Amino acid sequence: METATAGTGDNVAAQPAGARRRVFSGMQPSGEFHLGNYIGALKRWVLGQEEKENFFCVVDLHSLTVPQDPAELRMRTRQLTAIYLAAGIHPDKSTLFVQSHVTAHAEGCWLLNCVTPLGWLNKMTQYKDKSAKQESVLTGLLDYPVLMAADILLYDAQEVPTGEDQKQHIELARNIAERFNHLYGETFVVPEPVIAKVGARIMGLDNPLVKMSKSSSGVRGHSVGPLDDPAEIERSFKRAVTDPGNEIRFSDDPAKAGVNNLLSIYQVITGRSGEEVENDFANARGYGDLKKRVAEVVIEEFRPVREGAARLMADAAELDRLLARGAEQAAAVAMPKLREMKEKMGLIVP
Ligand code: AQP
Repeated sequence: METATAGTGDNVAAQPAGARRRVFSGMQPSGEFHLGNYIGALKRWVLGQEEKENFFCVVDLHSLTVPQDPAELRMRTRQLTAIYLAAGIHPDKSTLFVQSHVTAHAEGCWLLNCVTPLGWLNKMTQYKDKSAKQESVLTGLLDYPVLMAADILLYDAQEVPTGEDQKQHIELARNIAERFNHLYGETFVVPEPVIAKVGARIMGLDNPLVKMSKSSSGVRGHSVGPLDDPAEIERSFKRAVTDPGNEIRFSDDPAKAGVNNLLSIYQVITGRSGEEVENDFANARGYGDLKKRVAEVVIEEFRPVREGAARLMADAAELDRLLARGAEQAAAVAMPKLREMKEKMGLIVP
């Protein structure tokens, strides 16, 4: 899949020539994992897994930035782990772990808080959007991007594959890394966001002008996910909002955003070029046909994820064992970096 690397900064602690590039990315175990999360992040992690050195995290501490039901959060943390594994993240090829199991993340966040001006956080658009929806805004929500910076910087990750909505947070992580390096000497790799050209912003099926998002997953027909019943996925695509026309082509025209979204989903799932996708639909009988065929490829793509996740969820002890192993591997990288941060900042490290 074609990707566009959005950052251009120097990597101060670049790995030796020939070393595999290091990747860090994560997702919150809150809300319903959806097709946007799958296309914008998880599928791309799996596709790049072989040639990179990967750290994939279930970022449970991030979920606490808005109120959570404790039992549900625990269940969703294992469920998201099961989805990662069923989608193809292989624990022998990638370090897979839960954020709170590696204490360096919370500690590193505190240290980075102390080099991050408040004004940088106040500018974050996701904070503005999410805080506007909360009755009472928790401090953690404002601090969310600093925790994310700690996640990435602790591993000297060069690449952070995500959807487009996270670009501003990765820019902030770059600024924090540069500021720390400037204040305390070269310490962190300055990470690059890696954002796909197609599928970086999957739109709601009910409204192709808004991003498909977990916070709208309760809205009928907004999103679909791998754990949904196939008949429900088919219904959601059938109801997908398009336009009064009948032209099945990629387009930047907001009036054609629904068709563009469906074609983008089809393109990423099938791995075809834009031209091949348009050719596939050259003889389609209207948007009904388009919706049906997109639903089919999504259902087929999700089938092994749904079945695999259900199997894995039946053995929580095995999932916990895998996560314990991942946490040990992650800590082996993160803890020495945390120690280096503490020493440079003047803390006595016992
Ligand atoms: N619509 C999307 N299209 C492409 N990529 C997307 N991502 C999210 N939505 C889309 C990418 O998926 C990952 C999710 O990370 P997260 O779990 O930390 O984010 P989140 O905020 O819980 O998920 P949502 O769906 O974005 O929820 P809302 O909008 O409610 O906050 C990231 O890599 C993200 O870019």
